[in-house]
Parts: sequence; structure tokens; C-alpha cells
Amino acid sequence: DTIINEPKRVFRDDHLGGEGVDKSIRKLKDLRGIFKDERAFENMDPETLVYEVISYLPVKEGTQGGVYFGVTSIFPGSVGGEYFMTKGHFHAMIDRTEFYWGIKGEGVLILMDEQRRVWAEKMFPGSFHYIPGRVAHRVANTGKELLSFAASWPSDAGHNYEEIARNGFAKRLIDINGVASLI
Ligand code: PAN
Ligand code: ZN
Repeated sequence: DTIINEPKRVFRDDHLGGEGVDKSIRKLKDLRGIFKDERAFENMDPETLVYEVISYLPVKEGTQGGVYFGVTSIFPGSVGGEYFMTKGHFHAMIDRTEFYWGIKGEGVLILMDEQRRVWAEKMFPGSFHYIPGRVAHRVANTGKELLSFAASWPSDAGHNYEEIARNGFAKRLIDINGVASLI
């Protein structure tokens, strides 16, 4: 009635507490095969934390008409010059779209269509990104601090990781003399 409730909070130190909240972490050992330099990968601690995702999933996965929200935080680092990045995926329902927006730090959103054409957008606090359907998406942290971004996607989108696990993206984001280069 007259009570004004506390809202949910979205930042890393004070996340979205409560029901429907899922936290997943990805360590280097969970990302085997995604970086080009396998030798550099083998020489790093497999327990190194690469990113975490706090998701607010208010309805069951697969529900039509629902919407999900998540905050991804990618730590700074690289494997043989290739920046720490998310696995990347197409949506299982491939035509499902998504919004990303930058909260903290610096990065690059890498996009790839089904013809394997790749393009990219810079991410920074306040940057806004629309990911069309049929487009795979991955984010790399190009900065020296934590990169956090928010995402919102339909609850029936699902994730298809297999395609990217098998064939990767057609381009990689590599640090060349201190410059992030898509090659
Ligand atoms: C995001 C991603 C998140 C982690 O919430 O799932 O950034 O990336 P990976 O899922 O590729 O490991 C999203 O795109 N959801 O659809
Ligand atoms: Zn997605």
C-alpha cells in the first residue's frame, strides 16, 4: 500500500539478491579451446577466474514472452595476447535478439553472422548495443580493469555454444603493440 520497496541492484558488489538469481563463473579451465595460443594457455593457472555472470531469471527457461537480465563481469587478462573473453554463442532459437550495454571498464563486442562475417563495437560505460537475430556474440575485455556489462534477452532464446566451440569466430581480438586488433 504505502510501502516503497528497495529495488534490485545490478552492480557487481551488490547484485540482484534473491529468488530467480543465478550466478555462474568461468575459469580458464572452462574455456579450453577458445584461445588460439594453446601453449600460452597450458602455461597459465587453470583456476584463473575469467568471467562471471549474475542472471536474473524471473520465469522458467523457454517461456515465451518473458525477458531475462544479466550482468557479466570479465577480468582483465590475456592468453598469448588474446584478451580474456566470453565463450560466445548463437541463440538456440537463432532469430532471438538481445541488448547489451556497458557499465564499467573497456571492451569490444564481437559479432558474427551465419555467413561468418565479423564486425565489432567498442564497449565502455554507457555504450549501448543491439544484437540482431542470427548473430553470434562474444565480448573481450581490452582494458586493465574489470569490464562489466548488462544484457537483456528473451527467456525462450536459449544458448547454442556448440557452433562456436566447434568453429570459433572468423576473427580474433589480439593485443598488437598495445592496440586491440581484430584479425
Ligand atoms: C549473455 C552471456 C554472458 C556470458 O548473458 O551469456 O555474457 O557469455 P557466454 O554465454 O557466451 O559465456 C548473453 O548473451 N545471453 O544471451
Ligand atoms: Zn546471448
